[in-house]
Amino acid sequence: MRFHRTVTPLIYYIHMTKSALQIARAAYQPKLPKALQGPVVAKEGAATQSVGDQEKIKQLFPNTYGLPVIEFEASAATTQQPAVNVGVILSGGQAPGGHNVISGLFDGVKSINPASKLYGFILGPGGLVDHNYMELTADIIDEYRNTGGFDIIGSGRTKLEKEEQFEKGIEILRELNIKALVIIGGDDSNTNACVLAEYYAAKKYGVQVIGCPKTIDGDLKNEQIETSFGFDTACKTYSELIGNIQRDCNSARKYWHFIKLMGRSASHIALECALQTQPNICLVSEEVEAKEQSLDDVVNYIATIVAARAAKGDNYGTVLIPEGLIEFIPAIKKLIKELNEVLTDPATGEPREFAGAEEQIAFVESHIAKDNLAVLKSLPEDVARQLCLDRDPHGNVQVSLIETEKLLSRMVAKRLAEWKQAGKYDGKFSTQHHFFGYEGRCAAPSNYDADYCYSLGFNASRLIAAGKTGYMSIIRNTTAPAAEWVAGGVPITMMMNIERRNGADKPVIRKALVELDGAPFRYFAAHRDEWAQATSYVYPGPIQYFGPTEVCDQSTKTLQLEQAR
Ligand code: FBP
Repeated sequence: MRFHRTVTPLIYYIHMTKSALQIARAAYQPKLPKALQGPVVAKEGAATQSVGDQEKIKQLFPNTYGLPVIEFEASAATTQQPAVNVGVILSGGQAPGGHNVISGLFDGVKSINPASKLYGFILGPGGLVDHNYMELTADIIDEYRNTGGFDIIGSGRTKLEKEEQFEKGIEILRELNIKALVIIGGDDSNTNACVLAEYYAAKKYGVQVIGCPKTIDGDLKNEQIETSFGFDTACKTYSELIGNIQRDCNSARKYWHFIKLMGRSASHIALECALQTQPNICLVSEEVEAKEQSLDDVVNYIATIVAARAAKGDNYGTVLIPEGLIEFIPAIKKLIKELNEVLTDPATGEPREFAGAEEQIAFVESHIAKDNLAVLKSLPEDVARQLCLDRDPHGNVQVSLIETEKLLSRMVAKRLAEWKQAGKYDGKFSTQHHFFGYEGRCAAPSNYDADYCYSLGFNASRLIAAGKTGYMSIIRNTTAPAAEWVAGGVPITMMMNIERRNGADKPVIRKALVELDGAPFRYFAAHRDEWAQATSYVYPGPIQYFGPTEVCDQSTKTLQLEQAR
């Protein structure tokens, strides 16, 4: 098709490259807490302590330890502050709402002073070290408001933890006259943000560092942080897909669907999706570990429910499996620990080299303890090979590559066949497998994440204006309407303790796993037997961006139960 040079081709082009929803969504103005809608004053609490190992953390962070929690309140003051140049980094896995953190930060720094500038470092923390950056202007920001993804500047998993990196960073920060850096990341990235804040404070470099809590996994939360951004949208996206599968399942009544859900270690995503969709089975890794269950116990648990449903003629169902399950089975955890050790050369600390796969497997089998060898041999051959052979760049076993959904369904099929022979089961067991992870990480942020992220970014600008460093931007009370949300900052050292990582003691932010005495798990545990037997599926449908508030603005069930709303 050929167009004359009129306005028509432009409209045609826009409609070709953007969906109708994207165009409408660009106009959405995220909500801000009332306190952030005008000038603010910082109300400071008492001095804080770290959650563990206080003396050690205090020694490691002499400049950023013990700072007070901050809450912003509306103020009458209107004096304009000087312009400030700010840098921003997206770190780690994508999470819906990252673009809104950046647009909130942009609007925030411009409201401090229109001459302020925002620079984005490209492809994660590596961009700071390699001096790879771009200025984020209003035109660029406007293209990305309320969109999913991290593609505005890209993300990466380079860890900012060495002095040489900090020194390379300060070179470019000085060149661009950047006085504050905002690092948007998970627990490890925020730990590193705090180390960087401490380093720059100790050296008196005059650069503030502020963190923002990101990860779909939902494991960066504590007394101060209600939820990490992206968890809401990712869980709603997976729940839509699970609901669709459940409706298909309930229509055809011939398959058991085994669905693995991302989340690395913690089972927050699987649990939230279970609360939203009421599947027949949902495994929770933290419970498997607490009950010291074996893989066999897990298989028996699933097979028992399959057999009970089959006895009623229901040869179908759904099973949700958290990504980290395998690592939480105590016997396999022990095996993985020993595999990581024997496959590392003690002299160099580097992964051992082998001539080929067979040599590597033979080495493993002759070097691991008898009980671990027995566990290895009890696994299906391909899984055992995967455990022995697939390593990450640090030499560790790559547990996340194991297709747990297929492993479990195969083992359940075997168990049911044994029971059939023994006359204990009479049914059909046909399976389908799914893994949901990347499908949800870049979804267009729900209204909750759009508002929450914009507020987190805008609030980060207020922490910068207040001269703070070593703080994480926090927004609380988020199950209430946005106007009532509480904005402020928490010193990152407050969330830290010492943990053993790669053979060394390190200060880290404590990761939040599913609490078995917490309200979300207790609700699930009280209902799961009923969901296993009856078919009580809920079909949440797609995320809605426009419409009644009870459809569009709900937070996760996890948050609602935790805050008892
Ligand atoms: P973050 O903790 O960096 O937010 O990443 C979360 C996550 O999506 C995990 O759920 C998953 O195990 C991992 O990233 C996958 O990583 P990658 O994107 O490198 O494949």
